Amino acid sequence: MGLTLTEKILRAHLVDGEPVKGQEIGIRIDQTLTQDATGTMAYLEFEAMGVPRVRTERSVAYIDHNTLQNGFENADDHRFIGSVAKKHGIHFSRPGNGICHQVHLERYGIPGKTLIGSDSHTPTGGGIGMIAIGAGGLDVAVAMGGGAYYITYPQVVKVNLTGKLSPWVAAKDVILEVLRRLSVKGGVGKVIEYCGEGVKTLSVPERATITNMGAELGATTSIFPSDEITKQFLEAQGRGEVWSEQSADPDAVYDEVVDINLSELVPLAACPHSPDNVKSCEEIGKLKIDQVCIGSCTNSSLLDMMKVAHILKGKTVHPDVSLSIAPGSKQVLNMMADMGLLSIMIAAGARILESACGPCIGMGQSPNSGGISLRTFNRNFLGRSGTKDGQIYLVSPELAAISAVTGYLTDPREIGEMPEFVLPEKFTVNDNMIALPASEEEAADVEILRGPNIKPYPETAPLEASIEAPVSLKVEDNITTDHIMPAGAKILPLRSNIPAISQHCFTVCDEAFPTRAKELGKSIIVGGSNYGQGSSREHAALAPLYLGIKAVLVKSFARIHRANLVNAGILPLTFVNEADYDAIAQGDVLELADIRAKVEAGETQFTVLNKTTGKEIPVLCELTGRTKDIMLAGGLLDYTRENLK
Ligand code: MIC
Ligand code: SF4
Repeated sequence: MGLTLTEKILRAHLVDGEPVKGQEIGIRIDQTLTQDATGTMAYLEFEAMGVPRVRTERSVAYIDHNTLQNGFENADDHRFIGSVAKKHGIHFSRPGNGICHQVHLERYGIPGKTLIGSDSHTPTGGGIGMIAIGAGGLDVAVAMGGGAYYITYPQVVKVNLTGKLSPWVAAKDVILEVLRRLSVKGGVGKVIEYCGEGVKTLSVPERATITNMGAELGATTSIFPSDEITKQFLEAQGRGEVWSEQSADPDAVYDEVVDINLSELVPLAACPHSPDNVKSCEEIGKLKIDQVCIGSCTNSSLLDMMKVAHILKGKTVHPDVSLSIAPGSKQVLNMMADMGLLSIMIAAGARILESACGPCIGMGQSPNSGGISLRTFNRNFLGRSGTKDGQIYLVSPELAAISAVTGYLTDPREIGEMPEFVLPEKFTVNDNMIALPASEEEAADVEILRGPNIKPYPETAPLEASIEAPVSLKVEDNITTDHIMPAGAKILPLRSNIPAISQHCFTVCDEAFPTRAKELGKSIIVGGSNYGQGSSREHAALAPLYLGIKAVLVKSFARIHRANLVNAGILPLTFVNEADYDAIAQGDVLELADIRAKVEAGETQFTVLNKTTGKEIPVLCELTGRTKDIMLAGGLLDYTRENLK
């Protein structure tokens, strides 16, 4: 029986477990990446492990999220990460060099290799045929130390692409269509593999847009084959030697098949407040807009910028609209300048931002009250833009650019004829904003520069014999990490200070939660399905840990967040019967009797007693060998320390 590309790469990297769907496997990690908002914590964890030099083939630390530097905190974090990178053998991409995923694709990604990154959009690397997975910072720290990374051996979904995109229909519309069909929960436990004749019609930046936003499906990752088009892209980056062909066997067997005829797609938009709330321009109708933001790791490539410049040429941004553009990397920005694209955008009235995440993570450019904003980004969760009642629509750069001119959501096909956009044969390669690490001999003398805002990892404790605690919060379905641990310009600078950032935990849902949880000392959170979707931020587990959360009981979890809870030593529980969600109210006291003994004995199903109502509620606690030991130890850090001894 033939193998899918996903299975081929996973099997070639298998170091623990059996390649059986649904079972946990450990894989060797060739490359890691971090960004600054998750990186400070990841490097504190790496330091705590006491490994002198990274044991991967390549590890890169990027600064791209917290670049506003409104106060000393971000700059201190940048300095800290730069010094850790220098000391421990990590390449350091300095602020201004670009968004981690864009730069990694351009300068570091290698087909057939494994990459994990402390950012949920790491699957961007799937655009050149890597198995690239988003993970919590602690998992990345362990991988940097040479440890395996654990995932469930996935089901593989084949997305069979046929046909060719019509003029002004974009790669963004492909992933929006996949989201429309599969939903934000549709990818859990799965890898999405793109195949079929249609693949050949898509360039690497287009493929990367698709794998990037595959994160919104909840998928483990997404991947395209590595072919002649990949080769050309890598050659144009001056890295042709790292290319290899990567593809599924012709008789590969898939768990699910989704057919998409590219020729039939139309321009789409994800409407507020979920990436799977997808409608066509026609369905949305004539929507007046206030803002357009172009950029983010999904749509900030040179190809995207070429299309945007073409549309803006000789035009003026509509008087009621603010247009911002953030190119994805220094390479993109530099080439835009050389090719004259930048001056077209400036002349049209665009507000050019630095090459960083910026508005995507609420770092500036929040829309006006109730403002309607079209963004080429990947997430439109409630409040993420920094304006609580902002209405965010996720669209292609083509749709965004033309709408900025007309002042309302406009089908880009109205532009008329589309020229052929051809990527340059050679990209401008200038890695002067990447600082290389010190040699092994010099490393001992490198001083780690710590600012006063950098606080240690919160205290952990081994799993208690029994847990009796009240429910401090009950929330609905589809709670995102932006609910649990909001980001934005005010809160992000606290990423390296868990006591301070925990004061913002869940405040989007309930302002009083942090104080209440702290006063209770220990408590439990109850939630609905797909709890923790979105970001890889382990702060969404570390802040609850700091606030005394012992267990989270929900209908279902998103993959990375569940792993982060286990890593933080917080019990992840799911209802056996989803209807029991209604049998618990906020304030009820729950008892998990003899929980340590049960976990130790490998019991995966037991009952929780609602002491307030007397009802017994069956729950699942699926912890296998390794995750069981992590939980008993009080989290991955303690477990790793014990195992390194
Ligand atoms: C995001 O897009 O939500 C982020 C900010 O990039 C996060 C990481 C973080 O919270 O620092 C992600 O996607 O993992
Ligand atoms: Fe940055 Fe936005 Fe991409 Fe997250 S989704 S890495 S915040 S650009």
